[in-house]
Amino acid sequence: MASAPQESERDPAMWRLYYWPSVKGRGEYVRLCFEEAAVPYLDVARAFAAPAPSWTDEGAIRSHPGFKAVIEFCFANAADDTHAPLRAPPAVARGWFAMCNTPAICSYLNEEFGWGQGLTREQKAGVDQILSVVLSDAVGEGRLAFHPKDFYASHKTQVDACPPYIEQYGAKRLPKYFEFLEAALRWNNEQRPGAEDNGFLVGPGLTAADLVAWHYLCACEQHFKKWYDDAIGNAPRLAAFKAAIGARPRLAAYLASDRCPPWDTDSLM
Ligand SMILES: N[C@@H](CCC(=O)N[C@@H](CS)C(=O)NCC(=O)O)C(=O)O
Repeated sequence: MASAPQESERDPAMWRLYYWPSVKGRGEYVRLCFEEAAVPYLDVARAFAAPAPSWTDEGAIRSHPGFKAVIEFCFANAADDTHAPLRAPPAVARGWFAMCNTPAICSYLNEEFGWGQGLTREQKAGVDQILSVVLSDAVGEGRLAFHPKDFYASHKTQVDACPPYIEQYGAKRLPKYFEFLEAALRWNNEQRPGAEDNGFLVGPGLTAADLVAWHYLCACEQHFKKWYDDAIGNAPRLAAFKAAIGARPRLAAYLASDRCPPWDTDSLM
């Protein structure tokens, strides 16, 4: 792997993703949009020659050039007049344009990659609703279960406190999100006027909502297996959806590639 291109060497027409090296995290939802659209992007933190250390090795992570590149781009707003302010990774950028916040990024890319074409305003609102329910609510709450004592401290400082909160999310919250997604599939494919059974969450074709919901299911399978198995067993449309989206050739190729980071060891995030 070559060194990450310096600012002056970057192709201004190419998208860049800024997210922490070593883990999928929220960056994965954005990667999946680029991968499914087959749009080239530079995953800045993962493009350095130095292999990314384990996320749990805090010292090594902080000195990795990919980590520093993310800090510099996402948190140096005060001194930087090259792009609009950013709050936290993941962020995407192309030329002078940069934005953060995962549901907003996925909504933007949904339009940018043409997945919103032909959708009514109400259907586009339906896409945004799923993006925000999954990414803000379901993922945010899931992260809490792994950081119950101090939301801002690392998981490894609070491992012992986690089990009851993981149990609570798995038993009480995860099923609600699965039921919501199952109901969205039922509505789009069966109940709404003019519905045709196509297996997607909103409208007649793939949208960013499908990619985001799919990865949320995968993350739950990884981190909340016991409760995932129960909930997916009660959601036949969602089970079929998970298999169908995961079998899409571009996603399958991405998952088998070295562009795909490993699962985090600690949380939904
Ligand atoms: N609501 C934001 C949350 C962003 C966020 O919490 N990013 C994490 C990584 S997944 C982070 O590094 N936060 C650092 C910070 O908030 O200062 C989103 O959906 O993108």
